[in-house]
Amino acid sequence: MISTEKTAITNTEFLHETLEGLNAEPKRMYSKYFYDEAGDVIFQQIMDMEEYYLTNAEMEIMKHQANEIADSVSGDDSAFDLIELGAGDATKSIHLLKALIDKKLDFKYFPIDISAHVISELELNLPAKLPALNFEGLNGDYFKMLKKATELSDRKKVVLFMGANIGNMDIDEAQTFCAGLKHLLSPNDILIIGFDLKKNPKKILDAYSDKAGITRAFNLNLLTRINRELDGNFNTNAFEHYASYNPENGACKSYLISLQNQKVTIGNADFHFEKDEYILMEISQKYSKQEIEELANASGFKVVQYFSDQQHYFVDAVWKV
Ligand code: AVJ
Repeated sequence: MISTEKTAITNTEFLHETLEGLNAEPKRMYSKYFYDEAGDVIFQQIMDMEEYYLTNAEMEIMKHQANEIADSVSGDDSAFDLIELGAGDATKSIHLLKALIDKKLDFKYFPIDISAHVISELELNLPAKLPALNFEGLNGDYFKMLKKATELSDRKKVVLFMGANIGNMDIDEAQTFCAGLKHLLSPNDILIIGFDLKKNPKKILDAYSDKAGITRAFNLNLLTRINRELDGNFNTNAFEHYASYNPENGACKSYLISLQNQKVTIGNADFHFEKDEYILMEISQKYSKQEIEELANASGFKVVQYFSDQQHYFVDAVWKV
């Protein structure tokens, strides 16, 4: 049965990367595993919280500049495919979709998401919200599904990668990722990519160390997930969440700190934690416009335009191959 097989494969990868990360020095985990069912709920709470300015800033861009973004991506108004990486519930991109429809542009929307649940929700809800929208959900890995989309048609491609998801890669990984996208695209194809900008360090730190402890719960949830899915025995009370932001290099990092000497077992592997030892859980890299430009150039794109919120917290950059 395909579904069982898929879960098995995913779990093997999850186990492999978890063991590899905990065997590394210093210990680390991978934030892509934050998003199980409970993690999705906590992330929704993060996006709703006062301190997490990113969502509102990008929503403001999409709400108020959708028309201009639509003009920027449609260019010569030939037909195109709009492919969104990590579409989620599309609450932000829906403004752009609406603007493209209002301009009577000929396009098809391909939301890609790693979560089958997300894709089926979109298939259920999008037709009621945008009856005129021509779309097809793709469930799977970004690169595999983008490759599939390029094989489905040879129309111009516009790729959307919003939400500052690029921030979960360090700058080298981001360059490899963007070069990989470029490799699948053709001359004049477009990438719209969201970046959280460098700003007052306190503003950034507050977004990742909220007083209510929602971000703490988001990090600890990965330990709970490992306990459940990989037969682990983490004591979540024996770890404390610590976030840091370094204004010199723009790296915002989340850690879990061991509060005592302790042994943790995952399956039949043992891991020792010293008191005060940390696990690096997540990086959320912040950029200057110059660094965005450098990343674009290094990965084979040209920056066409920036769309920013009033406070200049965030940009959606338009890049062209
Ligand atoms: C969804 C990756 C953009 O890094 O800001 C939010 C995830 N982590 N609070 C981010 C997150 C902690 C978020 N991204």
